[in-house]
Amino acid sequence: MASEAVTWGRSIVGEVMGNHDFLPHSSHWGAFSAAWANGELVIRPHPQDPAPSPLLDNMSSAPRHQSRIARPLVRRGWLERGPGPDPRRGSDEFVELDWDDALDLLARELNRVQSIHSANAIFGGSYGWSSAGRFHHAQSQVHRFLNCVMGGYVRSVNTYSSGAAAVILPHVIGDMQRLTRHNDLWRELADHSEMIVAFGGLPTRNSVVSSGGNSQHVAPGALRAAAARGARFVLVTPIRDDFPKEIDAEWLAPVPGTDTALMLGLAHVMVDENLQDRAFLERHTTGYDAFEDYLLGRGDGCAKTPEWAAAICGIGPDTLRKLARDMARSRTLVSVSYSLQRSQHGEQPVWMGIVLAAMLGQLGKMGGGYAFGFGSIGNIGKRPLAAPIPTLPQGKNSVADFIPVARIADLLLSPGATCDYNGQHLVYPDIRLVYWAGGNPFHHHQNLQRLAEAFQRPDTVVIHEPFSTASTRFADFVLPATITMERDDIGAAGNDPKLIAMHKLVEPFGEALDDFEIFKRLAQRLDRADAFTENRSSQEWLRHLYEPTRSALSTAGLPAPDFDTFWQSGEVDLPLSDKPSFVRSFCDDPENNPLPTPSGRIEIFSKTIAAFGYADCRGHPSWIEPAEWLGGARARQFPVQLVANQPAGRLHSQLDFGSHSMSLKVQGRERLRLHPSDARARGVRNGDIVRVYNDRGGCLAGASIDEDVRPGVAQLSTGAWYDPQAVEGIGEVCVHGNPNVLTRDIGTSSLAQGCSGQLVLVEIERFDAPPPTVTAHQGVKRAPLPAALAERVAALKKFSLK
Ligand SMILES: Nc1nc2c(c(=O)[nH]1)N[C@H]1C(S)=C(S)[C@@H](COP(=O)(O)OP(=O)(O)OC[C@H]3O[C@@H](n4cnc5c(=O)[nH]c(N)nc54)[C@H](O)[C@@H]3O)O[C@H]1N2
Ligand SMILES: Nc1nc2c(c(=O)[nH]1)N[C@H]1C(S)=C(S)[C@@H](COP(=O)(O)OP(=O)(O)OC[C@H]3O[C@@H](n4cnc5c(=O)[nH]c(N)nc54)[C@H](O)[C@@H]3O)O[C@H]1N2
Ligand SMILES: [Mo]
Repeated sequence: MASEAVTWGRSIVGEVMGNHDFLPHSSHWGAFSAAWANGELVIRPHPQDPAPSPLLDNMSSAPRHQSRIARPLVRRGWLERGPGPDPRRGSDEFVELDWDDALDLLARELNRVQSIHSANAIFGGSYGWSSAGRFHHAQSQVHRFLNCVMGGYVRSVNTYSSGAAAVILPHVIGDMQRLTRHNDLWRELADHSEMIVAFGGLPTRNSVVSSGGNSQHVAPGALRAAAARGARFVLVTPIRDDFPKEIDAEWLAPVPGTDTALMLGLAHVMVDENLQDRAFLERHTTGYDAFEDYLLGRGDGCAKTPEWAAAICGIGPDTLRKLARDMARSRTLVSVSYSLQRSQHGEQPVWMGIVLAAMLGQLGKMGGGYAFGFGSIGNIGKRPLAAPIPTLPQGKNSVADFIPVARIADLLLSPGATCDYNGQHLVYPDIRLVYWAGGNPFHHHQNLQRLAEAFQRPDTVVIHEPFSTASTRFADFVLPATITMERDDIGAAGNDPKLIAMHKLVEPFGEALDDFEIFKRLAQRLDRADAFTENRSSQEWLRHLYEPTRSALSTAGLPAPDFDTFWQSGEVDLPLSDKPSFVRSFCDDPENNPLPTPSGRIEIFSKTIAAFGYADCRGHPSWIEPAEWLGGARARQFPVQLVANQPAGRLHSQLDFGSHSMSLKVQGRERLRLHPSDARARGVRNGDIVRVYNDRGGCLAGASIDEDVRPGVAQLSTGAWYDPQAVEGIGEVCVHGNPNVLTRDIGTSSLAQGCSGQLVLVEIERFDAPPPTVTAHQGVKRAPLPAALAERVAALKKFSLK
């Protein structure tokens, strides 16, 4: 192993590539090595990665891109008038300050907010994917700073990715992380599954990515192996390429948002034809009878027959009957992707998928049962690690207040208002200061117009960013952060078998500093440097964080190189766990291995959830009509279901300007895919610029017409940098194609309050006027510090910190 690692690290690769030293590094989309040659970054994927990601191509231009931020920026209006709500936030100009001045002012402002309003007035949720690297992980750094230096912060819980599932799953079967991260599903799929019914598909374009790194892209190989063995794939998704095109699959394209109804139709067939596994239900589940009453319509007079389901989901009753019979006859995996739960009532399909797998009696069987998030995130379905990976301790947060992560605009707009969440009534605290590092809320949140209003409310907004994203425009302090390639770090991720020595590849851009360094300098000004740094330099932190991994390897009798050896060789292989998943242990012996649910069994009916009394999440999975779907009244006004899914060309909004991301755009705008029939009805041709709109907002996008999209559906992925401009005749639109100007800002339900941004109803029309230039990648408007403001900065700095 060591010799292979050396091959990949400094020495041999350097030889192969001539004079240039190729150094190991990592990203969320893969491990690689790179050399800086003639002003360009040359990138080579990890030689042992069976299917490297094209997202690597986005990185070459990143270090010196025009959107990099060179010096600290402070918003002009904030300097002129001091902290406070300001409608100019978002459109104001910025002035450049030197680091000392910027940090002096910011330290004073942090001190003011904390001493007058307490740490409960600081929102530090700071959601976002940031970059790979365990030490310089921006979220960990900002949380650690706020805990150790400011006494805490209002936090956010759960993720935009899987907010609904994270809350429903513990009620039904157990913790989401354990469910998704403790299995060996890709291998089981390759070796054992006979039939895979994939709700939301198994998109290999998505499984390239994993938070923290993904050195082994195993999904394409596993899918090919399963297909070669004769496994049958049924793809349930509005878009055909949610599954590799080169592998045969049956494609069922339901009306988006109706999977629960479709699954209920399948369940009905199983009961009707006595296909369900009664013995499994009896021994492993609770509450089946109450669910069956609903399914057969004993209470509400509405049997959830295949005919009933077909009328909702658009898949014919005979197809549903045949599918249910085939599923009962085969070793079947019911796979539910994240996407299904990222919309209103997203808890239901996650729950109903488990009920379906339980009725099939296949949970716990090799290659059968239930998978969640499989294909959504690359490392899900890879074996868990049997050694710890480095983690930066975040300190203790003394503030109890929190929000479900996607309620950010509600929090800022409505202090004092209450929010239902998982049986609790949360009260929104009054936020005066927002601190963000490693995320892009003006990419990720729904209804950006509303978010813009929300961001105008606090006294002060701070962001650390390497790039001039839209979120930087809505801040008062924009502090330029380095990118991973400008610093040393350790790359590692749960379920990925390699620890990577991420070597610094290039000098920082301009005056950019590491997040750690920025926080250290702030902590010094606030007299809390030791609490934050523990007297370690960043190099000392890397060694410190490496030690638990080394010591676990050594205890296990495995090669356990010291830090310097690890650093030189470029990587260390980590051991994998052999423990069966908790679901399999439970299924094999439910009496001795109960599930961590109230009953110890799979809860087909949850008394806990029923007792919450939520109309939008009842005691058992049920079909509840969403507001934004093709079968509802709103579709008469906005007849196209937009799927705002993950972008194939990049990770979210990251490196949107990169060559792979740009190559998938149409005329420099985000690609909107639609079916030929919908295009024809609107006179839209391939390559046209279109206006996509509803009553919340609108954007321009580049049309791309193909039959892989269900009629009535259009796809506009997330992540084009938000570029609002006033356009004659239609008002303000995002001229670049960010779908979050269209999406509705509501939680999935009162239970989980998850992000519901995946689906939204829109109308589309050809845009014939001369299209405005996309300016999103050009960087923020900035000016040198005018003399009058320099005086003001000097005056502000005179206020004592004490
Ligand atoms: N409509 C709709 N909206 C969605 C979704 C959807 O399906 N539909 N999906 C949602 C999902 S699943 C997610 S996860 C979110 C993603 O939302 P985000 O995670 O916020 O998106 P990213 O583009 O990854 O933002 C990360 C930011 O961190 C910055 N960054 C990178 N490295 C560093 C660093 O070292 N230091 C600092 N300070 N900054 C750094 C990057 O430049 C980038 O701007 O979007 C959500 N939004
Ligand atoms: N290349 C790339 N990969 C990524 C990311 C990225 O930004 N870029 N982001 C990563 C992150 S943070 C996450 S959370 C995951 C997200 O993983 P997912 O949420 O699974 O991914 P999406 O691409 O949003 O959605 C997958 C597909 O689900 C289908 N779908 C949408 N709505 C419905 C529905 O109602 N019913 C059915 N049956 N299908 C539906 C759509 O056709 C869509 O293409 O992806 C990860 N992978
Ligand atoms: Mo996500």
